[in-house]
Amino acid sequence: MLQALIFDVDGTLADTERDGHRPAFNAAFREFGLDWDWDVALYGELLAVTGGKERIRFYVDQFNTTYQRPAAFDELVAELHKAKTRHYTQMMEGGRIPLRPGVRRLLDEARAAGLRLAIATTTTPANVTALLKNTLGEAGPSWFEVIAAGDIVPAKKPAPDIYIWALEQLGLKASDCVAFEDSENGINASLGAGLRTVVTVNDYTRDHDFSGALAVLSDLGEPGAPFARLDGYGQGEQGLVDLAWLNRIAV
Ligand code: XBP
Ligand code: MG
Repeated sequence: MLQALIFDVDGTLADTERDGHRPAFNAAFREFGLDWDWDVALYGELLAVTGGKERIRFYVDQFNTTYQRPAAFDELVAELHKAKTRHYTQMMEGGRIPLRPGVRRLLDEARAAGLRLAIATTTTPANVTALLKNTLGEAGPSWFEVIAAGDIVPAKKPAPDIYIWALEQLGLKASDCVAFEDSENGINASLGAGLRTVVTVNDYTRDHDFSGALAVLSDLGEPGAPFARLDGYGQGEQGLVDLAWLNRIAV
């Protein structure tokens, strides 16, 4: 029997990247008088690197090579990222981004069954809190016994460190848990920690390599709107990710 479910946040609990993080980065750039603008397509390429500060550096290194870095570039990146977090959490307060299909349903079922819940994400802790409060209510963050987020481990996904840290905090073995991810960096991190992983894809990650996944699904499914299984064993299956399904598949 499974003992805990460990969730990625961005792209998995909610589609936060295109209409949440991306415009928050752009708002921070404008605030600092920079003419950088990350459109939807460019942002898809920038998602190759997880972590906001790391992503800004990646952009300057690879996509804006004529930019003259100021002497205090490290400080600028840190300030930009702080402003970006402020814009992002404000956006979440507007209730702008809902949970993905089936997420609330599965969380409710898991809680009712006494399963333990955790989060493993590269995003900043304040972003996680803002999303959970604005989708699940004020008590939302407390539903998760462990929230492993941001710089708590230095090596971000695809390194397995954030999942290893979450498992240590839970005091569980990887074999007691299932992870939920949406991206190649994410599944490389969860598989690296030995976790069986269910993937729900989104527009940015549909074509990623999910080798090793337990299942690759359109979403978790809702009654009347089942998931479609996209790849690998069981392709063509439709259904709902619930505890019965998870216990059947994660044997
Ligand atoms: C999420 C991310 C994060 C967010 C931004 O990756 O890549 O970097 O885009 O977060 P994953 P911060 O879902 O694989 O954890 O700006 O707060 O760093
Ligand atoms: Mg993700």
